[in-house]
Amino acid sequence: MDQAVPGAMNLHIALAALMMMSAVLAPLAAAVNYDEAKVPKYTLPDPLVMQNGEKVTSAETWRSKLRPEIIELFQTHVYGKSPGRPDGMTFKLFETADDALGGKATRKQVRVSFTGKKDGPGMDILVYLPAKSKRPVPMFINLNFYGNHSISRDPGIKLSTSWMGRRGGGVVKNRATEKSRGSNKSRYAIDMILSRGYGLATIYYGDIDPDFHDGFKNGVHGVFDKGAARPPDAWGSISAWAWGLSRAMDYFETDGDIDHKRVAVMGHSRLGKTALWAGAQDERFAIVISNNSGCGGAALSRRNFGETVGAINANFPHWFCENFKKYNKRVNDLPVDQHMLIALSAPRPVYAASAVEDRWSDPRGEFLGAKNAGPVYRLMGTDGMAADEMPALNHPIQSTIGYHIRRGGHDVTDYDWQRYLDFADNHYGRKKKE
Ligand code: GTR
Repeated sequence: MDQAVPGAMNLHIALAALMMMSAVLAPLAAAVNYDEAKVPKYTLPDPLVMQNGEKVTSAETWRSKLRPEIIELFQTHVYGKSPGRPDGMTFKLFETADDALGGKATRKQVRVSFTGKKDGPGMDILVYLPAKSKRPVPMFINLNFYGNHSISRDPGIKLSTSWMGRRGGGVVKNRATEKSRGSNKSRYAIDMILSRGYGLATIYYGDIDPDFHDGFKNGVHGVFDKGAARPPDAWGSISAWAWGLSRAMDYFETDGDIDHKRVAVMGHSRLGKTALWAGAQDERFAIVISNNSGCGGAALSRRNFGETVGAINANFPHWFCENFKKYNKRVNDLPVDQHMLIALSAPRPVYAASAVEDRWSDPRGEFLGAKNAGPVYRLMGTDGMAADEMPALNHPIQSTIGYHIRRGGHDVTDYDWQRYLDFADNHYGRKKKE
């Protein structure tokens, strides 16, 4: 939930309150657990064991056999299967300005048309590159919640014309106004990113798929779904958003100013779940970062703490595939857990970040999701996660699997960006520019 938008309700608290209320009204409804002592015991699937019981002991077998098997399991049981790159897709660079942000940046805006049809569906990519930097530039890419124009007051950003209703609420209304420019800018440390020598690209997630349940008619589902009935492993919204990120990567490969071999995909909350799923499937993303991604993101599904699989499927029936709902009440039967999602990025650097007040996202579950991807990272010859226990507040771990838990709540702060920039510098072997 976006706490940076004035008047926005804290959905986490509202949901928790709602669930507690319904627990009183209907004794069968599960209450939210926030007590570590009440987390039931669970056993995680071994991320190095195939479905046939075979233990994988070489990086080669992980790559050729186990990795594809685990991707397939996540597609079938959790997020659903996406189509690939559409044949007719086109890119149109419709604006370039070399004097953006008071001369600090080059701004580019690109229209990606998914079908190549003039009035067909598509997304706008907003790109900022540090002015006068050596090209090509390493990048961060992020999906945003409120339109490209919400990340900065920059008057040159095209106002979004897509759905901009209340997320999850289904109000189909575009509210992009001059006044709404920069409404979400606190989450985008643009100056810091540029001054450290990185570019930033962003796309409004509503361009790809509006975030409400309409039976998968709008967004890219309506365009690419074939046949009358949707199979139980058809792609949900998280898969659609992740697919959009891969289409942006398709564009990056054509833009000589962008170092497409050094693109970090970063997302917050539901879009942090999306970043992990995008990075898991598409190895072109060099670094994968999830900020407060919680249930269906970095947090282990088997831990009953904060948001659960049952709750997320009830509140957001369009995010995952239909098969995922089978596990609402039997999460221990899932053939995967989220540490295996994180492991799919191995050996590329992956980062999970938590916030101590964001209990709905289960910070400890996020740490354990990251940590338990370690065996795969070590098999691939990296250090995995260099911590056995959860670190203290604001004590980041910067091994190949990175993690921090910071003070405060569900949000993206400058503290988070500083860590991500350090992480990228470390892994690219760049010196930190102060
Ligand atoms: C919450 C949801 C979380 C998280 C968050 C967000 O309501 O329960 O899983 O995704 O929304 O995306 O802001």
